[in-house]
Parts: sequence; C-alpha cells; structure tokens
Amino acid sequence: MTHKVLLFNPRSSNGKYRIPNSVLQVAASIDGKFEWVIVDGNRERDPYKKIAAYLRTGEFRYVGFTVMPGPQLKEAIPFAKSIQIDFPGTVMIWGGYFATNQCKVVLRSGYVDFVINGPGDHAFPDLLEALENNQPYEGIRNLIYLNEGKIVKTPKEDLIEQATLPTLPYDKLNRLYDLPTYLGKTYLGTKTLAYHSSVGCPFTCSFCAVVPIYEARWKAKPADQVYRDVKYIKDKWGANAIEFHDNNFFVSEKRTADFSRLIKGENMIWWGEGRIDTIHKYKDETLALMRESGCKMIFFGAETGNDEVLKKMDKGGTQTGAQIRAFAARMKKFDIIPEYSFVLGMPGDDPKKVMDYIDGDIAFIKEIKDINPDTEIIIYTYSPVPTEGSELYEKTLASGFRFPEILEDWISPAWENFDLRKNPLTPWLTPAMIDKIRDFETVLNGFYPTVSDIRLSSLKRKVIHHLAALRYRSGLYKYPYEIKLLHRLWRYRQPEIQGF
Ligand code: B12
Ligand code: SF4
Repeated sequence: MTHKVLLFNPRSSNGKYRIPNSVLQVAASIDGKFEWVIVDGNRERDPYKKIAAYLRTGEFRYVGFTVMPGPQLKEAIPFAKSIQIDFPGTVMIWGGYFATNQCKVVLRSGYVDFVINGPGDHAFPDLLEALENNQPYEGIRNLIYLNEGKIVKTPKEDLIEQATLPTLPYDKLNRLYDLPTYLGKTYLGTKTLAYHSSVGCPFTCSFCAVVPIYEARWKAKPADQVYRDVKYIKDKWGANAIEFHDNNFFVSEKRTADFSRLIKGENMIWWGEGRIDTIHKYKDETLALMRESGCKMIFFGAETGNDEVLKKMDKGGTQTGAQIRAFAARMKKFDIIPEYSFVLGMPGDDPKKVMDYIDGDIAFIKEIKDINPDTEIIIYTYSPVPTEGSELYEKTLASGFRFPEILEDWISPAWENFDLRKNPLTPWLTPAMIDKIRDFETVLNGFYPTVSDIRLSSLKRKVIHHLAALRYRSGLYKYPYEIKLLHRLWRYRQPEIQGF
C-alpha cells in the first residue's frame, strides 16, 4: 500500500482564517497519486494532537510543513522535533520562503530531511515517488538536502506554465475544514477569498525574499482560469471579495484588464499587490475598468521618497519620489486607494545620515497624505534578507549583522520581532531611531486610522484623530502614550502584522 502524506500549515493568524493556499497547492500536486490530509494550525486548538492521531495509524510516512518566518516557526520547530521522536521513520519535508532562503539552518537542525527549493508542484510528487519506490532522488530539480554533512542543491527547474497546474482541491479541503469559515470578513467584503494567481516577480529589489528564489522570473495563470476558480467559489460557497496574494499581481496590463472585464459583472471587491512604476504606465481606461470591476485598493511598496536610497534598494524599475507623489494623485482620480508601504531605517554611512533618512521619510509620508489623504500608510523597519551578492547585503554583513545559526534561535523573542519587521536588530539603528519610527507610526495611525480596521467605529476614529492632531501637525511624536492607550483599548489592528 502506498504511504499517505500529511501536510501541515502552522498557525499564522489569530481568528482571521485564509484558505491555506501553500499546502493546498502542494496537495493538488499529489492528488490522485498519494492520499493526503491537511492539518491547519489556524483551525485546530491542539494541532499536534491531530497530527499525532493521524501518524499513529501507521499509514503516513511523509510529512510536509509550509513555513513562513515568525509565528509559523513557533509551531513548526517543536512539532517537527516531536514527530522525529514520537514517529521515527517519518520523512520530514519543509517548503516555503523561509525554508528555502534559510535552508542551511533548517537542514542542520537534524529534524528536517528535505527542503523544497521554491515551487513544489513537480519536485514534491517526484520526490515522494522516488522515496516510495526506493529510487534515487538526486536528479529531481528544486531539492535541497544534506549529503555527508554538505548542503546539496539540485538545479532549479524553469518556472512552470501556471495554466498546466491542476485546480486546487477545494472540495476535499471542505471535507477536512468547513470552507466558508475560510472566507473571512475583511475591509473588502464579508466573505473574502484568498487567491494566488501568479508566481515570482520580474524585479530584483535588493531587500526582497522573493528574489533569491524566483530570480526575476514571473508566470501567471491566465485571466479566464482565475475567473473560473473565483466564480466556482463564489457560486458554491458565497465568496464576495478577493484578496490576491501574488507577490506582484499587476505585471501584465492585458491580464489585469482581461480579468477586470470578466469579474465586472460579479459584484466582487478585489485587492492585490503591485508596483507603482508598473501601474503608472497603465492606460487611464484600464484604471477606470479596474475600479469599475471592483478593485478598491492596491498595495504598493513605495519604500521611500529618497531617490538615492531608492537606487540603493535596487527596485529594478523606474520608481522615484516624484512618481510616488504623482501616482498617489492619479489613484485619487480613479478612486482606488493606494496602500503604500515604507521601509524606514535603511543603512547609511554614519548615524546622522541614517537619522536624516528617517526624518526625510517621515516628511515624505506626510506630504503623500496631503496629496491624497485616503492613501493607507504601512511602515516597516528595514530587515535584511540574504540576497547574496547585492550591495545592500554586503553592506549589512560589513556592519556586523548575522542571521541565527541554530534553527531554535529564530523563535527567540528578539528574532520574532525581526520577522515581524518591528525590531530589525540591525546594528546601525539606535534605540532613539527605532523609537522615532514607532512613535511617528503611532501618531500617524492615530491621526489617520486605517480603513482596513473594520471594527473601529466612526466615532472612535474621530476621537483618536482629534487626539493625535496636535502631535501630527507639530511634529511632537515622542511618548504618544495617550494614543497608544486608545489603540490598546480599542485593539487597533495593524495590517502589517495581522494581514492586509
Ligand atoms: C498569505 C500570506 C500570509 C498570511 C498567512 C496565511 C496562511 N497561510 O494562513 C499572513 C497575512 C498571516 C502572513 C503573515 C506574515 N507573512 Co506572509 N505571506 C503570505 C503570502 C502573501 C501568500 C502565501 C501563499 O499562500 N502563497 C501561495 C502558495 C501557493 O505559494 P507558496 O507558499 O510559495 O508555495 C509554493 C512553494 O513555496 C512550495 N511550498 C510552500 N510550502 C510548501 C510545503 C511543502 C511541504 C512543499 C513540498 C512545498 C511547499 O510549493 C508551493 C507550490 O509551488 C506570501 C507571499 C506570496 N505571494 O507567496 C507572504 C510571505 C510568505 N509572508 C512573508 C512574511 C515575512 C510574513 C510575516 C512573517 C511578516 C509580515 N509582516 O508579512 C507575517 C507573519 C505574521 C504571522 N502572523 O504569521 C514573506 C516571507 C519572506 C521570508 N523571508 O521568508 C512573504 C514571501 C511575503 C514577502 N514577499 O515578504 N502571510
Ligand atoms: S517588486 Fe515586490 S515582489 Fe518584486 S522584487 Fe520588488 S519587493 Fe519583491
């Protein structure tokens, strides 16, 4: 009898569930070849109990974990260790951005047998076939494993034509976990579907975790296929809004326009992530069509208004401070909310330079808010990712920054804050700089509460806005305890941590 496969999605959210697309797509890749189950850490009170119950049947030999840095690691690490002790002989396979980018520390932990390097759609079924039939696996692409203590990376395969991939097994997921519960209430709608329509990204921003894996490649599902899937879930389970989880949904204007035309009649609000320089090239009629079809808000990596820093970040395109301003104004015309994320705390030649960058960005963000007050601002502190070879990475290493060398260290409180991009542990940022960034963020969120927090009533919005007004206008950001108190009382939600 062929052994079964258990796929685990460690807990990543408190209460707001999303379709676990990573493990669902991995399940699709083996559907019909291997029997599989998903254990979703977001939906289980005691996920390990469930995992152990499955493994105790003796029918499962392969366990796959998808792992993002931060909270997911907090379950992934202890559970993988326990599985090795409680169920020896289980083959442990990890995939996802964290496992790929940090493969050395993951494999050297001693409790992960294989890491899938990027897309698992072919690598995973091929690996399972090989293991199940005692065949060599060394020729399979996109694999990382240890051989006599040395890391072996097999060659990467070309990006798969997304139209050739199987449809996700939504009905089977629904048998394991009630699917409508995955359609969460968000700013976009009462039943929001999370959908992933393309892989990779054609750009090479020097701070981005997508770059080492996809190396400036991008492939997308055709618009009609995306529409078909969305429509299926709408008709069967009542989805009324879509969150596109692509790294860069809007690469192709034609695909965006085709999708907009198809979805227009469905009365669904939709959201995705894009680049300012890409969408600024879109024709007016495409932008109008997008809005008409339900595109209400788009997330953009604005990063900074400083052209010199933008260049260093190697955004790989044509983004400038002037363009960020002009685009905010253009989006206003089309009634699409630009959600701009900024990365503050970039390295500079000396502490004064670093502080100047921070002050410059704060002034720039206020300018954007003047141009288009609806612009949503998200502030991250710069956290390095190992895009080896980039100027920024070399500079980061030269300043003394090091990633943990033991897997468990990633779940220490300090590194968890790093993952959430709240405290980057970068040596050039002094506590005063971090405080300035955080205090400004508090005052900004007070003066302009995010529209994506649907629990915040308009009265609460007004109160907090007025309370923060003096600080915001005068630039007195230090110790904004009164705003923090209200945020805590009203459990203000930050999209950068809790999801879009
Ligand atoms: C949805 C999402 C979330 C959701 C989680 C949803 C859930 N699973 O419940 C939320 C909003 C909670 C979230 C939070 C965070 N996220 Co997140 N998230 C994503 C997002 C947008 C989509 C993931 C997804 O579903 N992809 C679709 C699937 C099909 O693709 P995939 O995961 O790459 O899977 C393929 C391969 O990687 C591989 N694979 C993946 N897993 C496995 C497992 C096995 C066994 C195998 C064989 C193969 C395999 O095969 C799959 C099919 O080809 C990605 C960006 C992206 N576009 O992928 C970021 C992303 C994964 N997140 C990221 C980060 C950093 C975070 C945070 C830690 C920080 C932050 N501020 O965003 C927080 C953590 C907070 C928390 N509470 O956990 C980074 C990871 C970067 C890195 N250095 O590793 C990403 C890449 C975004 C980015 N560009 O920075 N996230
Ligand atoms: S455009 Fe976005 S996804 Fe693409 S490389 Fe830059 S930050 Fe990463």
